[in-house]
Amino acid sequence: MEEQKSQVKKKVIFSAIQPSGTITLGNYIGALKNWTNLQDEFNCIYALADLHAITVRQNPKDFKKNILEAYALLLACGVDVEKSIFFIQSHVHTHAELAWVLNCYTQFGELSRMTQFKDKSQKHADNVNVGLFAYPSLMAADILLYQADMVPVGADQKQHLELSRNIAERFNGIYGNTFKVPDPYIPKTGAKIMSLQDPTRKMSKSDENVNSFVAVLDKPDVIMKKFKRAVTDSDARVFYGDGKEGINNLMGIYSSVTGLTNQQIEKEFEGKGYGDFKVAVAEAVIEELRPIQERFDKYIADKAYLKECYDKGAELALRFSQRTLDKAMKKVGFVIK
Ligand code: ATP
Ligand code: LTN
Repeated sequence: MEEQKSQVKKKVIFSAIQPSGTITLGNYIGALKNWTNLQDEFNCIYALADLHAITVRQNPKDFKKNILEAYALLLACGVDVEKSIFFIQSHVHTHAELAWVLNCYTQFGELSRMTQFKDKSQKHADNVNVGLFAYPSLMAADILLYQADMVPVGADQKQHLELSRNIAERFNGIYGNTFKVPDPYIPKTGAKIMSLQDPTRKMSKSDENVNSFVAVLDKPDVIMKKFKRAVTDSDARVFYGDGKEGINNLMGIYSSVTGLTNQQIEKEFEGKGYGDFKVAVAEAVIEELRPIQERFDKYIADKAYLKECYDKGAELALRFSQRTLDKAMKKVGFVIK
C-alpha cells in the first residue's frame, strides 16, 4: 500500500516572490508559511522572481543585496532544497523565452484590466514601462513551464492567476493540450494582511511608511512598537465585525500565528482592552519570527552555501522547464534545433 501510494504522482506546486524589498509579515502569512507546509505532500517549485522586480526601478547595489537576502530568508522560513526546487528566475532562461511567446497570445485589453498594473502605474507614474504592463504574461510563463497544478498565492494575485489560466486555455485551444491549467491555492486565514496604519489597504513591502508593515527581519522591540501604534477604532472591545478593519486584521494575524479561531480569540480577550490585545499579537509574532531570524543570520553569512543551493535549483528548473518550452515552440511552428 505504502509503495503504491508513493508511486502515485505528486501534484506540482509553483510559486514565486519578488525580491523587491524587505519581506513582510503579509508575505510570510499570505504566502511563505504555506510554501513550507506544502513541501511534503507536493512537488514544490519555488522561485525568486527577480525578472519581475525590475518592472519598478531598482538600485543595482540594493537589488543584488535584496536578491541574496531574500534567498537566504526563504531558506530560513523553511524552504527546503532537499525536498523542493528553489531557484532564481533570471538564472533559468526558459522563463523570459516563454514569456515572449505568451505575450503574443495575451491581449492588450486583458492586461489593461489588471488592478495591480493600474495601482503600480499610478504609484510610479514616471515609469509606466512595457514590462510592468506585460508582467502577468511572464508570471503565466513561470507557472505554465512547470505544468503546475496549483499556485499558492495571497488573495491579491488572484486576478493574475485567472489570466494565466485564460492564456493556457487559449493556447491549448489553438494547438491542442500543451499546458496544464493551474488552480489557485489561497489560504483561508491571512489571505490578505492589511497595513497597520491604514487597514483598508494591503500590507505592502514597498509602502513608504515603515510603520505600516512588519518586516520578517524586524527586531522584537521594533515589532512591539509597530503593533502598539497600529490603527484601530474607538470601540475598545476585541471582536470581529464590520467597520473594525484594524482589529479584524490584528485578529487575522494572531489567528494565523497561534492557530486560534476568531471565537477563541474573542474569548481570550473578553474584558480586556486593545492595549493588552496588541501586546499579545506582537509577542506571538516575535516568537514566530525569532527562529527564522536566527537561521537567516546563519545562511546570509555563508555565501558559498547559498550559491550551491541556487545553482542546484537552476539546474533542476531548467531541466523541467526546457521540456515545456520545446513543446510549446514546436506547436507554434518554430524549427527546433
Ligand atoms: P510590493 O509591495 O512590491 O507590491 P508585495 O509585498 O505585494 O510587494 P509580492 O512580492 O508582490 O509582495 O508578493 C509575494 C507574495 O506575498 C504573493 O503570493 C502575494 O500574494 C503575497 N502577499 C503580498 N502581500 C500580502 C498581504 N498583505 N497579505 C497576504 N499575502 C500577501
Ligand atoms: N507576481 C507575484 C510573484 C510571482 C508569482 C509568479 C507568483 C511571479 N511569478 C508565479 C506565483 C506564480 C507577486 O507579485 N506576488
